Amino acid sequence: MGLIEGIKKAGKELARELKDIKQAPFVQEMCKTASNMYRLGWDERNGGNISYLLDEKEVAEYLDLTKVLRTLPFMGWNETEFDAKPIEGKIFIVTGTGKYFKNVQDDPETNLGIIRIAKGGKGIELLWGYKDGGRTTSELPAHLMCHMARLAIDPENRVIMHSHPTYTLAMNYVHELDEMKLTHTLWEMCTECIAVFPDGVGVLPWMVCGTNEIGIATAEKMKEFRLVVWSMHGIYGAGKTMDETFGLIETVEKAAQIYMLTAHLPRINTIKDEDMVKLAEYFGVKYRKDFLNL
Ligand code: 2HA
Ligand code: ZN
Repeated sequence: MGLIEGIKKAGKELARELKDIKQAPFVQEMCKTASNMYRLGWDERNGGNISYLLDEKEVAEYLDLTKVLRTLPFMGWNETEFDAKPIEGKIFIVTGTGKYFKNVQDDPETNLGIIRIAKGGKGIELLWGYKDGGRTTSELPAHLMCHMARLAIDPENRVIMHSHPTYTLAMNYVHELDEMKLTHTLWEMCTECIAVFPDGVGVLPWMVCGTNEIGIATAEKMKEFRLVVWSMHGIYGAGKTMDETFGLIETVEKAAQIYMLTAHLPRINTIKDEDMVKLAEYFGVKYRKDFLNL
């Protein structure tokens, strides 16, 4: 075989080796999760966003990682205040700004993007997606700051998820927005709550979204909590997998739903604090003892 044929053959083999990105498990997971969240009514219009830290080797099965489609700005990001260097080179799949969760499943290549944090942490390289010229979610600063905060505590953390779950939001208007009190009420609403989120729920006051400030404040809370309520806006969740993260938000939302269905009625029965202790001990979870009235 001549040199030219050899190069052509190698090129073809490389092209053949790349698998169809739309079939990649991480793309499928994003599609299914966005659809579920939409169907549950948590993510109206362009509400909500997800970012998922990917394994470079796995992504390389689907994409040529030397091909950068575009470089993108850090949305709403004040670079002087924030340094993404600790996550330089890391690859994430992220929902797009202004995109509707409703549409992700039908057109992942327009509604999602696969990005890499550029050298020095000073920019974003687009490797796939945002086909219509789109960009990352406006909440990217908050997401990346949360990833950094969670990775420092749990090196296996992969997912940051933001959503507007209906009952959680409704509860924000009628319940005190105090971390201890809110967590305690949620724990009382479903037996398994204390086992699912023994670390409790952090709470931020109402703030302007999309800013560095809310990103910094959320990441600060994420040093302590995997769930952070943005008062009268929604919730942030963090986890090792898409299921774990979704499940955290889903469990808070279920508890909030029970609360909203019963808050106006006389409460005759409740799960007592000593019962919660028994449960947490049975499941062997490290829980916020200071959030109980023992
Ligand atoms: O991405 O939910 O908080 C839309 C939002 C902003
Ligand atoms: Zn939001």
